[in-house]
Amino acid sequence: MGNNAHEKKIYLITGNPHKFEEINALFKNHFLNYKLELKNAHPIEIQADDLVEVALFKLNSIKDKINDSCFVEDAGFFIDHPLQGFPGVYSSHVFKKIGNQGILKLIDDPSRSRARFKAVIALYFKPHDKVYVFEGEVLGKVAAKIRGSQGFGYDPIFIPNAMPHKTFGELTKEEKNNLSHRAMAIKKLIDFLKKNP
Ligand code: ITT
Repeated sequence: MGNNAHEKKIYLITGNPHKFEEINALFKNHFLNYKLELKNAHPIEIQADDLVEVALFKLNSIKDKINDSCFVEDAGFFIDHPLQGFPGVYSSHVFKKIGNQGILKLIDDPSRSRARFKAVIALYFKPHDKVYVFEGEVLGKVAAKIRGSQGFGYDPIFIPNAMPHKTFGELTKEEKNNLSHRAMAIKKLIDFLKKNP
């Protein structure tokens, strides 16, 4: 691998370095013809009820300036019970305002809660001059208290069903990358890139 003359670049547009780190680790595990590059551009963020809509708008606002294959990844934390999906598409704003402590105060019985992380990737694939969408989701519940210092955002209060004794904040990077919403969506993107080397 390493620098090879046939290696193509694909740009991840994000202001969140944790996302780049998680996604780059997955890219490196596969033998792809593409090298991931971080692009801290400033796409237009809209507020909509649907992550796909947010991701597509964001990508469309920036892809012509990059003029190469590029993608955005939009994620959200949805507490289906008891908060009917809140904070969902407002995850970023709510995290900055009330944080994990604020969320925990809204939940009476965390053992009965249902929550999920969802990720949507919108890819502009230059060779086809087309946009593709890939989605990933992970189901679980809200923890009774903040646990763990790995990861970012809501990780310390989310317990995935697949590892019911740990929060995402207590998982290693590799463990989170085995089951996260982001990893599920990125694996679909990687399969696409393998078919279109
Ligand atoms: P972009 O520049 O890529 O938009 P962002 O940090 O604004 O980065 P999102 O809008 O996709 O990211 O995510 C909204 C919020 O959801 C984010 O600020 C985190 O608080 C939370 N979030 C997203 N993915 C997460 C993850 O894997 N673990 C924990 N929290 C996450």
